[in-house]
Amino acid sequence: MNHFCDIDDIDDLSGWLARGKALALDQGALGTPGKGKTLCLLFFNNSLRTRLSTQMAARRLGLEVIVMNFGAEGWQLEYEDGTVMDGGKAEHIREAARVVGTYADLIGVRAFAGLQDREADYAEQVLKGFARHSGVPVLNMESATAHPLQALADALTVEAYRKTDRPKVVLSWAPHPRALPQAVPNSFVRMMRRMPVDLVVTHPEGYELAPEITGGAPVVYNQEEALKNADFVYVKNWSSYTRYGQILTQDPGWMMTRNKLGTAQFMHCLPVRRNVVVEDAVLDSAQSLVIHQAANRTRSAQLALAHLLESNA
Ligand code: SN0
Repeated sequence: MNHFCDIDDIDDLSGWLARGKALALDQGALGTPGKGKTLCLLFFNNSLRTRLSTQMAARRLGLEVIVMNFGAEGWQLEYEDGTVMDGGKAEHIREAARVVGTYADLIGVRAFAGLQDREADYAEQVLKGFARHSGVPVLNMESATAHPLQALADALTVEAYRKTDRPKVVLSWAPHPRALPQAVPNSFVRMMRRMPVDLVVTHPEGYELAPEITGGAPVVYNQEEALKNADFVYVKNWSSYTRYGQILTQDPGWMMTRNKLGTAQFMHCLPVRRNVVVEDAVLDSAQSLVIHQAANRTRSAQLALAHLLESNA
């Protein structure tokens, strides 16, 4: 069974990027391999882009789509084996996943990190529970530690907007009022490590991502230094991995400004807090690629779903 859980599930990245380019010219380029099949999307967390772009992608492939806000309307699920279920949890993942697998040919799951227990989050209980027990291919729509559909859309965006063969890409941490997961920066870093780019990561001390994610990519603690000669600046908040789930600083000095951005192109996965993460002047300038990134989400979902349909046919 092939799943799309992480960017490791993209075997031939240049092939995928080439298909993405073809999709930008003709949204029907991948045909309708989903005809007669159904995709079920389960949301344990909020969504705008993921929910709509995945549905659009599915329809373009000929799939029928059913959607459920599982977090708000489903039963509380138990994930541990051998427990006595006499508490608040009404259903076990073993039954829930198998049942959904009888209704749908593919399952998409969104389940963010709880940010309380690093081991539990990095074990990917929810996503892997569906992959293990549903009996059908699973699509990751942002899990506790990864957001491969976003990273693939980001790769398509860098590919489309790069002006040099080997652009400098800077991932710059930003302040935020809430503690956010590491899923987006994790997948972005891992994706950029597979692309022909020079990647630099910049953040305050204490915000180091998991070492197996960064894998030796240069970390520069001085933002100004990191931003020198950048071609793309990807801005994102995340909470601490080492002091797991904590906010260590909200220093507004890390906000992205037009002045700091210089001539680079700006990227963010959205949703974004204006004038906290990035100032208006950046988002409202022609240097901002955020809407292009969001538009590429339909293509990235179409690529991933087509791959699942083709490789599990
Ligand atoms: C999510 C995150 O992982 O950072 C989804 C990004 C695609 N972002 C948020 O939850 C932002 C919430 C907020 O209050 O700004």
